[in-house]
Amino acid sequence: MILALESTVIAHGLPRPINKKTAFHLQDIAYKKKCLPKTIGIVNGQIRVGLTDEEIILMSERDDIMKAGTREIALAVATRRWAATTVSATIRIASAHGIKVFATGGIGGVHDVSNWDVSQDIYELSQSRMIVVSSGPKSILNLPATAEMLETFEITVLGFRTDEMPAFYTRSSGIKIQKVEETSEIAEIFRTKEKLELPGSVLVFNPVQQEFEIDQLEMRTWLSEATKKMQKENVSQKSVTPFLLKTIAELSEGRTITSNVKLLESNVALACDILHSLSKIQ
Ligand code: PSU
Ligand code: MN
Repeated sequence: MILALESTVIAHGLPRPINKKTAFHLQDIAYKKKCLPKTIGIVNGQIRVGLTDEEIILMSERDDIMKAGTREIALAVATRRWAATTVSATIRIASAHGIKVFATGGIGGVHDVSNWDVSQDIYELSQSRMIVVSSGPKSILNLPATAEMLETFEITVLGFRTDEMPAFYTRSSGIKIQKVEETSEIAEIFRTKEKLELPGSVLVFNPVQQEFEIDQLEMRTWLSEATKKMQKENVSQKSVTPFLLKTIAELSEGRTITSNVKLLESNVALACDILHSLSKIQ
């Protein structure tokens, strides 16, 4: 029972040294739950489905790690680069290796409707059939637009014991989604998609635990400050997400880092439970 994990959260999403610690801790959670974790990344142009311990250390410490979404896979491989895979690239690679379940933190989505900054994550979720466990689109995104985009791209969205789309650091967003109570229901829906040959992923939203949630009002203040800083420094394209996550972490004095780590841990645990449910249905 294999569980896919991504490497962008290690190389670009979390600061050092907690990134390395988290990468190993997430794998340990999976092992304890009797699942086999495979952290995906690209090493010297080679796609790795399961980075070695040494490679994970280098991914968390090197400064020259490229951020690769699906469109950058070929570039990273052909130019023999070290690349961390985002949600989109991880889904694509994991799916090509027959893996069915993937756990992450926050997914990418629609940043700003006016300049069409929409993450490759959304498109890839519609291309590969996989169960993806996440705590919502990152709070730095335009959430209503992201929810609409998930619908347009025919992605099955389920709330695990919630009827509201969570928003990464926060548990609520005001946006209603379909609630499921048990992992067996998620497994059943996924098997049905397979049987009917319906493409696209099942996106399972698992809200961050209440005690690690960030207050929405505080979040809004930090976000508007971070966005101003981003515009002043002309940050754009692939650097937007890492820049905003880093600035918000500084403004919150590390509180967003704690909630990011805790929600990742909880998503890995839930993903393993889903894998066990999936193995009971053919
Ligand atoms: N979730 C986190 N931290 C991250 C990311 C997700 O908790 O750093 C990464 C994922 O790899 C996701 C990527 O695919 O950010 C989205 O980047 P963009 O918005 O540029 O598509
Ligand atoms: Mn983008």
